[in-house]
Amino acid sequence: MKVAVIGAGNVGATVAQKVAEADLADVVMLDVVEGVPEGKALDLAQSGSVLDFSVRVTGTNDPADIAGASVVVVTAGLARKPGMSRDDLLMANRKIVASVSAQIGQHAPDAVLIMVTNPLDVMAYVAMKETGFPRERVLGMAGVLDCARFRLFIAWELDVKPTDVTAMVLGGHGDTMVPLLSHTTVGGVPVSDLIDADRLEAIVQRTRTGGAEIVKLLGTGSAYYAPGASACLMVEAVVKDLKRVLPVSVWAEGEYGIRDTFVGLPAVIGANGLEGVITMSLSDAETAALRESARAVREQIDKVR
Ligand code: A3D
Repeated sequence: MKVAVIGAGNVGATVAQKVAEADLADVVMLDVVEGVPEGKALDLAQSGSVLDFSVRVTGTNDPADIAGASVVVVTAGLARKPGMSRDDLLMANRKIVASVSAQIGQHAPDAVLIMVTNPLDVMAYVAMKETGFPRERVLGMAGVLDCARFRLFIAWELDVKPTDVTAMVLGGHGDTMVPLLSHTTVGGVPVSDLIDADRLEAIVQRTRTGGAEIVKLLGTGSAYYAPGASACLMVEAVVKDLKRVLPVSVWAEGEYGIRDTFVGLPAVIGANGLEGVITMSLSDAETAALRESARAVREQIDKVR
C-alpha cells in the first residue's frame, strides 16, 4: 500500500507522520519547494528506528513519484492568516488544487483522493472536476475534525473521556457547519440531559470558530495536529477497508434534499472511498440548517465553475 501526501507543509507532514507511525502504508510526500519534502521524509524515516515502524517514507518534487498510490491526501495550498476567512483563500488555492489534481489524474488515476486544502468543500469540487474521478473517490476531510473539536469541548465541560462522546457535525466546513445536538450522546445519554441549552450553544459556537481560534493564537499558520490526525483516520478507513461511518464532505446527489454541491454528510468510508451515505432522522431545524449550509457552499462553487 502507498499513500501520497501532496504538500509537505504543516498538515501534510503531520498526516505523513501519523500514517507512518501507524505503519499503515508507504508514504511519499510531494511539494514544489526543493529539499523540503526530501528533508522532512528523511527525518521522519529516521524516527522509525526509534518508534518501530517499517513503512518507507520518501519526499519528492516529481509528481510521477506518486504513481501507484491508492490514497492521495491533498494539503497543497495556502493556510489562513489571522483575519483571513476560508473564502479569502478560494481563488488562491483553486489554482494550486487544479494543478495538483491534474497531476493526480495523470499519475494516480485509481486513487481515492482526500481533500484537506481550504475552502474544503469547494476544493473537493475543483479536484473532482480536474481529475474526472467519480464522486466515490473524492472525499473532503472536515467533519471528522469539526466533530473532534465538538466532542472535546463537551468532554471538557463534563470532565469525561472525549472518545466517550459520540457526535455528528454535518454541513459545509465553515461558519454554517451543523453540529447535530439531537444525535450527540455521552456514554449513550443525550447531551441535552447533561448540559444546559446556553452552555451547549456556547460549545456549538466555539466549535464553529474552532479553526479561527487556533489561527489567532498561532499568529502564523493554522491548525495541523488535529487536522493531520483526522485525515489519517480517513486514510486508515480506506487502506484497511474499515467501512467507518464518518462525517465526510461528499458530492451530494439528492441526499437530504441536497444536490450539486459538496457538503458534509454521514458517509460509509472503505476501500472504494465513499461506499454509502447514511440517512439520519433530523429535526426540521437541523434539516433547514443543513440545506442552508449546502446552499452557502454551492454559492462558492458557482464562483469557480
Ligand atoms: P502550509 O504549512 O503552508 O503547507 C502547504 C504546502 O503546500 C507548502 O509546503 C507549499 O509549498 C505546498 N504547495 C503549494 N503549492 C503546491 C503545489 N502546486 N504542489 C505541491 N505542493 C504545493 O499549510 P498547512 O499545511 O498548514 O495547510 C494546508 C492547507 O490545508 C491550507 O489550505 C489550510 O487552510 C488547509 N487546512 C484545512 C483544514 C480542514 O479542516 C479542512 C485544517 C487545517 C488546514
